[in-house]
Amino acid sequence: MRLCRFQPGNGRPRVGLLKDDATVLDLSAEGIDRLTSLFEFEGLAGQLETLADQNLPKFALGDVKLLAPVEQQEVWAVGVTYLRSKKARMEESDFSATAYDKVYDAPRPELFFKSLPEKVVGPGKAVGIRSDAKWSVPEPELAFVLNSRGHIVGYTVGNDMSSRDIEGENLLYLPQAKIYTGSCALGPCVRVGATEAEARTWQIELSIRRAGAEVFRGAVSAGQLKRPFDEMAGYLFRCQSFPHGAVLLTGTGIVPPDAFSLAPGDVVRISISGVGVLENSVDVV
Ligand code: DO4
Ligand code: MG
Repeated sequence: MRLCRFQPGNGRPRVGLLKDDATVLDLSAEGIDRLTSLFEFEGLAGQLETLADQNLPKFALGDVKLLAPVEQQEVWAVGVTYLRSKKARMEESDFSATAYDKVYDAPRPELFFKSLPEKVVGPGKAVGIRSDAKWSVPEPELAFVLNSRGHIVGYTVGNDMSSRDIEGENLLYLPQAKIYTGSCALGPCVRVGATEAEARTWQIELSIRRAGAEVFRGAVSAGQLKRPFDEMAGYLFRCQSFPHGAVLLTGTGIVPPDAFSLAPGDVVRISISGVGVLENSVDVV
Protein backbone atom coordinates (compact mmCIF):
# COMPACT_ATOMS: atom_id res chain seq x y z
CA MET A 1 0.00 0.00 0.00
CA ARG A 2 1.31 3.46 -0.88
CA LEU A 3 0.09 6.80 0.50
CA CYS A 4 0.75 10.21 -0.99
CA ARG A 5 -0.03 13.90 -0.66
CA PHE A 6 -1.43 15.36 -3.84
CA GLN A 7 -3.03 18.45 -5.27
CA PRO A 8 -5.67 18.28 -8.00
CA GLY A 9 -5.30 21.48 -10.09
CA ASN A 10 -5.06 24.45 -7.74
CA GLY A 11 -7.07 22.74 -5.01
CA ARG A 12 -5.96 22.22 -1.43
CA PRO A 13 -3.48 19.40 -0.70
CA ARG A 14 -5.15 16.03 -0.08
CA VAL A 15 -4.12 12.61 1.16
CA GLY A 16 -4.31 9.85 -1.43
CA LEU A 17 -3.94 6.11 -1.67
CA LEU A 18 -2.15 4.88 -4.76
CA LYS A 19 -4.26 2.05 -6.10
CA ASP A 20 -1.84 1.25 -8.90
CA ASP A 21 0.77 3.17 -10.87
CA ALA A 22 -1.89 5.25 -12.62
CA THR A 23 -4.68 5.97 -10.10
CA VAL A 24 -4.92 7.84 -6.83
CA LEU A 25 -7.89 7.37 -4.48
CA ASP A 26 -8.93 10.54 -2.66
CA LEU A 27 -9.05 9.80 1.07
CA SER A 28 -10.54 13.20 1.89
CA ALA A 29 -13.89 11.58 0.94
CA GLU A 30 -13.42 9.53 4.16
CA GLY A 31 -12.52 12.63 6.20
CA ILE A 32 -8.78 11.82 6.08
CA ASP A 33 -6.88 15.06 5.54
CA ARG A 34 -3.53 14.42 7.16
CA LEU A 35 -0.90 11.74 6.80
CA THR A 36 0.33 12.49 10.33
CA SER A 37 -2.85 11.25 12.00
CA LEU A 38 -3.02 8.15 9.77
CA PHE A 39 0.52 7.21 10.83
CA GLU A 40 -0.63 6.98 14.46
CA PHE A 41 -3.04 4.07 13.71
CA GLU A 42 -1.98 0.57 14.72
CA GLY A 43 -2.57 -1.85 11.83
CA LEU A 44 -2.48 0.92 9.23
CA ALA A 45 -1.74 -1.40 6.29
CA GLY A 46 -4.87 -3.47 6.99
CA GLN A 47 -7.01 -0.35 7.27
CA LEU A 48 -5.68 0.92 3.95
CA GLU A 49 -6.54 -2.41 2.28
CA THR A 50 -10.13 -1.93 3.43
CA LEU A 51 -10.20 1.67 2.16
CA ALA A 52 -8.78 0.58 -1.20
CA ASP A 53 -11.80 -1.68 -1.72
CA GLN A 54 -14.27 1.14 -1.18
CA ASN A 55 -15.71 3.18 -3.96
CA LEU A 56 -13.66 6.34 -3.34
CA PRO A 57 -13.30 9.26 -5.76
CA LYS A 58 -10.33 8.70 -8.08
CA PHE A 59 -7.91 10.82 -10.04
CA ALA A 60 -5.55 9.81 -12.82
CA LEU A 61 -2.04 10.21 -11.42
CA GLY A 62 -1.08 12.21 -14.51
CA ASP A 63 -3.77 14.81 -13.68
CA VAL A 64 -2.56 15.67 -10.17
CA LYS A 65 0.57 17.16 -8.64
CA LEU A 66 2.33 14.93 -6.12
CA LEU A 67 3.65 16.80 -3.06
CA ALA A 68 6.40 15.89 -0.60
CA PRO A 69 4.86 13.38 1.85
CA VAL A 70 5.55 15.50 4.95
CA GLU A 71 3.37 17.81 7.00
CA GLN A 72 4.93 18.88 10.31
CA GLN A 73 7.64 16.19 10.55
CA GLU A 74 11.25 17.30 11.02
CA VAL A 75 13.65 15.51 8.70
CA TRP A 76 16.81 13.98 10.19
CA ALA A 77 19.52 11.82 8.67
CA VAL A 78 21.91 9.04 9.64
CA GLY A 79 25.38 9.13 8.07
CA VAL A 80 28.19 6.73 7.19
CA THR A 81 25.95 3.67 7.15
CA TYR A 82 27.36 2.04 4.01
CA LEU A 83 31.02 1.07 3.50
CA ARG A 84 31.06 3.10 0.26
CA SER A 85 30.07 6.28 2.10
CA LYS A 86 32.72 5.79 4.79
CA LYS A 87 35.45 5.28 2.15
CA ALA A 88 34.42 8.34 0.08
CA ARG A 89 34.28 10.62 3.12
CA MET A 90 37.64 9.50 4.45
CA GLU A 91 39.13 10.29 1.03
CA GLU A 92 37.52 13.72 0.65
CA SER A 93 38.57 14.94 4.09
CA ASP A 94 41.94 15.58 5.62
CA PHE A 95 42.10 15.76 9.41
CA SER A 96 38.55 14.47 10.00
CA ALA A 97 39.02 11.12 8.20
CA THR A 98 39.22 9.18 11.47
CA ALA A 99 35.87 10.61 12.60
CA TYR A 100 34.12 8.81 9.71
CA ASP A 101 36.13 5.65 10.32
CA LYS A 102 35.20 5.59 14.01
CA VAL A 103 31.52 6.41 13.63
CA TYR A 104 31.02 3.61 11.08
CA ASP A 105 31.86 1.05 13.79
CA ALA A 106 30.67 2.92 16.89
CA PRO A 107 27.51 1.77 18.66
CA ARG A 108 26.10 5.33 18.47
CA PRO A 109 25.33 6.40 14.88
CA GLU A 110 25.97 9.80 13.37
CA LEU A 111 22.61 11.62 13.36
CA PHE A 112 22.11 15.10 12.01
CA PHE A 113 19.19 17.47 11.49
CA LYS A 114 18.41 17.82 7.78
CA SER A 115 15.29 19.89 7.12
CA LEU A 116 12.19 21.56 8.39
CA PRO A 117 9.14 20.08 6.65
CA GLU A 118 8.24 23.32 4.89
CA LYS A 119 11.67 23.40 3.22
CA VAL A 120 11.43 19.88 1.77
CA VAL A 121 11.28 19.70 -2.04
CA GLY A 122 8.66 17.39 -3.53
CA PRO A 123 8.64 15.40 -6.78
CA GLY A 124 9.22 17.47 -9.92
CA LYS A 125 10.59 20.54 -8.08
CA ALA A 126 14.18 21.73 -8.20
CA VAL A 127 16.78 20.65 -5.66
CA GLY A 128 19.60 23.09 -4.93
CA ILE A 129 23.35 23.26 -5.36
CA ARG A 130 25.09 26.01 -3.41
CA SER A 131 26.60 28.87 -5.41
CA ASP A 132 29.62 28.81 -3.07
CA ALA A 133 30.29 25.06 -3.49
CA LYS A 134 32.42 23.47 -6.22
CA TRP A 135 31.54 19.83 -5.64
CA SER A 136 27.84 19.03 -5.25
CA VAL A 137 26.23 15.60 -5.28
CA PRO A 138 22.86 14.00 -4.64
CA GLU A 139 22.69 11.31 -1.95
CA PRO A 140 19.94 8.80 -2.75
CA GLU A 141 18.66 7.34 0.50
CA LEU A 142 15.94 5.10 1.84
CA ALA A 143 13.94 7.23 4.30
CA PHE A 144 11.97 5.96 7.28
CA VAL A 145 8.63 7.58 8.06
CA LEU A 146 8.25 7.43 11.84
CA ASN A 147 5.18 8.13 13.95
CA SER A 148 5.24 9.95 17.30
CA ARG A 149 6.07 6.68 19.09
CA GLY A 150 9.16 6.22 16.95
CA HIS A 151 7.70 3.29 15.01
CA ILE A 152 8.63 2.92 11.35
CA VAL A 153 5.23 3.18 9.67
CA GLY A 154 6.50 3.51 6.12
CA TYR A 155 9.32 4.29 3.72
CA THR A 156 9.90 7.01 1.18
CA VAL A 157 12.67 8.03 -1.21
CA GLY A 158 15.06 10.75 0.01
CA ASN A 159 17.75 12.92 -1.50
CA ASP A 160 20.28 14.28 1.02
CA MET A 161 21.89 16.88 -1.29
CA SER A 162 25.43 17.64 -0.18
CA SER A 163 28.37 19.95 -0.91
CA ARG A 164 31.31 17.56 -0.66
CA ASP A 165 34.01 20.23 -0.83
CA ILE A 166 32.50 22.14 2.09
CA GLU A 167 32.07 18.98 4.18
CA GLY A 168 35.57 17.79 3.22
CA GLU A 169 37.21 21.09 4.20
CA ASN A 170 36.15 20.78 7.81
CA LEU A 171 33.66 18.43 9.50
CA LEU A 172 32.36 21.40 11.52
CA TYR A 173 31.01 22.78 8.24
CA LEU A 174 28.63 19.81 7.94
CA PRO A 175 25.44 21.87 8.55
CA GLN A 176 26.43 24.27 5.75
CA ALA A 177 27.26 21.36 3.45
CA LYS A 178 23.94 19.67 4.16
CA ILE A 179 21.32 22.29 5.07
CA TYR A 180 20.47 25.03 2.59
CA THR A 181 17.63 25.89 0.20
CA GLY A 182 16.56 22.84 -1.81
CA SER A 183 18.93 20.45 -0.02
CA CYS A 184 16.31 17.85 0.90
CA ALA A 185 13.87 16.13 -1.45
CA LEU A 186 11.32 13.47 -0.49
CA GLY A 187 8.68 11.50 -2.36
CA PRO A 188 6.81 10.43 -4.36
CA CYS A 189 4.83 8.43 -1.76
CA VAL A 190 5.05 6.47 1.49
CA ARG A 191 5.17 2.71 1.22
CA VAL A 192 3.31 1.22 4.18
CA GLY A 193 3.33 -2.31 5.55
CA ALA A 194 6.80 -3.52 4.53
CA THR A 195 9.02 -5.27 7.06
CA GLU A 196 12.74 -4.57 7.47
CA ALA A 197 13.50 -7.93 5.83
CA GLU A 198 11.48 -6.88 2.78
CA ALA A 199 12.92 -3.35 2.64
CA ARG A 200 16.44 -4.83 2.70
CA THR A 201 15.70 -6.59 -0.62
CA TRP A 202 14.98 -3.26 -2.35
CA GLN A 203 17.37 -1.81 -4.91
CA ILE A 204 18.26 1.89 -4.71
CA GLU A 205 19.21 3.41 -8.08
CA LEU A 206 20.50 6.84 -9.07
CA SER A 207 20.57 8.23 -12.57
CA ILE A 208 21.74 11.76 -13.44
CA ARG A 209 20.97 13.25 -16.85
CA ARG A 210 22.55 16.31 -18.42
CA ALA A 211 21.14 17.81 -21.62
CA GLY A 212 19.19 14.59 -22.20
CA ALA A 213 22.14 12.19 -21.80
CA GLU A 214 22.87 10.08 -18.76
CA VAL A 215 26.11 11.22 -17.10
CA PHE A 216 26.03 8.96 -14.06
CA ARG A 217 24.27 5.78 -13.02
CA GLY A 218 24.76 3.81 -9.83
CA ALA A 219 22.93 1.27 -7.69
CA VAL A 220 23.10 -0.31 -4.25
CA SER A 221 20.97 -2.78 -2.34
CA ALA A 222 19.31 -1.46 0.84
CA GLY A 223 20.49 -4.78 2.28
CA GLN A 224 23.98 -3.26 2.52
CA LEU A 225 22.84 -0.81 5.21
CA LYS A 226 25.10 -1.58 8.16
CA ARG A 227 22.81 -0.70 11.03
CA PRO A 228 19.54 -2.42 12.03
CA PHE A 229 16.51 -0.24 11.32
CA ASP A 230 15.33 -0.10 14.96
CA GLU A 231 18.78 0.98 16.08
CA MET A 232 18.74 4.04 13.78
CA ALA A 233 15.15 5.00 14.70
CA GLY A 234 15.84 4.27 18.38
CA TYR A 235 18.79 6.66 18.57
CA LEU A 236 16.77 9.45 16.94
CA PHE A 237 14.05 9.12 19.57
CA ARG A 238 16.52 8.86 22.48
CA CYS A 239 16.05 11.79 24.87
CA GLN A 240 13.98 13.61 22.23
CA SER A 241 10.27 13.53 21.39
CA PHE A 242 8.68 14.17 18.03
CA PRO A 243 4.96 14.89 18.58
CA HIS A 244 4.31 14.87 14.81
CA GLY A 245 6.65 11.97 14.07
CA ALA A 246 9.75 12.41 11.93
CA VAL A 247 11.42 11.35 8.70
CA LEU A 248 14.86 9.73 8.92
CA LEU A 249 17.16 9.43 5.90
CA THR A 250 19.34 6.35 6.33
CA GLY A 251 22.56 7.25 4.51
CA THR A 252 23.90 6.82 1.03
CA GLY A 253 25.62 3.85 -0.57
CA ILE A 254 26.00 5.45 -4.01
CA VAL A 255 28.80 7.94 -4.54
CA PRO A 256 29.56 9.37 -8.02
CA PRO A 257 33.27 9.52 -9.00
CA ASP A 258 35.28 12.36 -7.45
CA ALA A 259 35.49 14.24 -10.77
CA PHE A 260 31.70 14.49 -10.92
CA SER A 261 29.73 17.50 -9.68
CA LEU A 262 26.10 18.38 -10.36
CA ALA A 263 25.40 21.29 -12.71
CA PRO A 264 22.32 23.50 -13.08
CA GLY A 265 19.75 21.88 -15.35
CA ASP A 266 20.77 18.31 -14.45
CA VAL A 267 17.95 15.90 -13.67
CA VAL A 268 18.37 13.58 -10.67
CA ARG A 269 16.28 10.41 -10.71
CA ILE A 270 16.27 8.17 -7.64
CA SER A 271 14.31 4.96 -7.63
CA ILE A 272 13.78 2.51 -4.78
CA SER A 273 12.20 -0.67 -6.03
CA GLY A 274 9.63 -1.06 -3.21
CA VAL A 275 8.67 2.59 -3.07
CA GLY A 276 8.81 4.56 -6.33
CA VAL A 277 10.73 7.18 -8.28
CA LEU A 278 11.72 10.66 -7.10
CA GLU A 279 12.84 13.00 -9.89
CA ASN A 280 14.09 16.56 -9.48
CA SER A 281 15.90 19.08 -11.64
CA VAL A 282 18.88 21.01 -10.25
CA ASP A 283 19.13 24.78 -9.69
CA VAL A 284 21.82 26.99 -8.18
CA VAL A 285 20.83 28.58 -4.88
O1 DO4 B 1 29.08 12.58 7.80
C1 DO4 B 1 28.57 13.06 6.88
C2 DO4 B 1 27.30 12.74 6.24
C3 DO4 B 1 27.12 11.32 5.88
C4 DO4 B 1 25.95 11.08 5.02
O2 DO4 B 1 25.13 11.94 4.76
C5 DO4 B 1 25.74 9.75 4.43
O3 DO4 B 1 26.52 8.82 4.68
O4 DO4 B 1 24.77 9.59 3.69
MG1 MG C 1 23.51 11.29 3.40
